[in-house]
Amino acid sequence: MKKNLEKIAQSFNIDGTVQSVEPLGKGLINDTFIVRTAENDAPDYVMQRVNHAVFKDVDTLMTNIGAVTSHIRRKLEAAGTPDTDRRVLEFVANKADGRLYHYDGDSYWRIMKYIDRTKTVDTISPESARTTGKAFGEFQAMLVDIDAELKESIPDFHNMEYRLRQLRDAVEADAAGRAGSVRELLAELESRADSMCRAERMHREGVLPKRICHCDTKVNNILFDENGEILCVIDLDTVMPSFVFSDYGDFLRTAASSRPEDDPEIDKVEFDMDIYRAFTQGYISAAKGFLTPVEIENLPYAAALFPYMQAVRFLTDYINGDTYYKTAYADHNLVRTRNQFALLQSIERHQPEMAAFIAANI
Ligand code: GN1
Ligand code: MG
Repeated sequence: MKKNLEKIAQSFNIDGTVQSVEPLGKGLINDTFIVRTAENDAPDYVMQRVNHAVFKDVDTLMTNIGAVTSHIRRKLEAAGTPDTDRRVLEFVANKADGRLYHYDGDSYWRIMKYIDRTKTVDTISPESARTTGKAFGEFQAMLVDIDAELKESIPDFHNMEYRLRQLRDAVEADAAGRAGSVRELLAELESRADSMCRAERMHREGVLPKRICHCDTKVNNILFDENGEILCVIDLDTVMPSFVFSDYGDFLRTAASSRPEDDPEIDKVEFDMDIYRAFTQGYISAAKGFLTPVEIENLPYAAALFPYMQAVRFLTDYINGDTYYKTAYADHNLVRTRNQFALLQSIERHQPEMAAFIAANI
């Protein structure tokens, strides 16, 4: 396996000679490795095996990523931003046909330059929430005028109606015999189903646009420098057309929760309004140039939507017998579901306060 990984890394147009390949990070979907090169003046790289069961169309996915990263790089350079190399990921083409991925007959691989002296975090302060909000607003703003027509790398990824259909199908099939034990949770989720599908309805009515979003803006998908300044967002697989709610909501889901998404102590799960306020101010300051009143008005809904959607997705996977998310123990997906539901309940208590804050800050 090891030899093989080194060979795969060398099949890309990287600088230097591969010295070692070791596992990196804790993503729930792809397998990630750090590739160290022997030469001092050659960069190191991050190599990933793309989860092909999740991302069925790797060509589309890498075309999206190529379009977005080069568009952002051009914008940063045009604006004279220092350290461009550290502010946007750079993928390397394969030697064979110049595509940004390599297919070895079984798995799809890609490789990008490693950005050194960075950290990822799982918790965040109000000050960094503010700059992160600004960074996501800027990320979306930079992509407002992208020429390339991006496709959904996972069809219906953040479509709430679709996620609920998947949950109902899972209950119907009950493949792992677990549905009976989660009736109460199911009833709680169903009772909110209609109001949570508001985004899809507004989109059909033509009052809510789709824009290019990151769609996986959880805190640990952000690189910070050694001083805690935000550098860039990573994990770009899910960059696709979506509602702006995706990035706003998924960030708050992870950053404004008092506990990680799989913490079993759910009575300690609470939504942090200081983080909410700081992030929202930062985000609105950078995004108000393109956001519509409907988008702004629905930001509190977006904050609730993502813990809700994640609870639906975790519970679906639990009922299906853990076929999607990596799990470390038998009830892991159920614990995640309860945690996200507790977060949702906390957010529901804060909804009026959130709406008032937004009204006062636009
Ligand atoms: C997955 O790949 P990772 O671990 O950053 C998932 C997200 C979920 C997240 C929950 C493609 O993200 O949608 O929000 O887990 N990505 C995909 O932690 O399903
Ligand atoms: Mg990740």
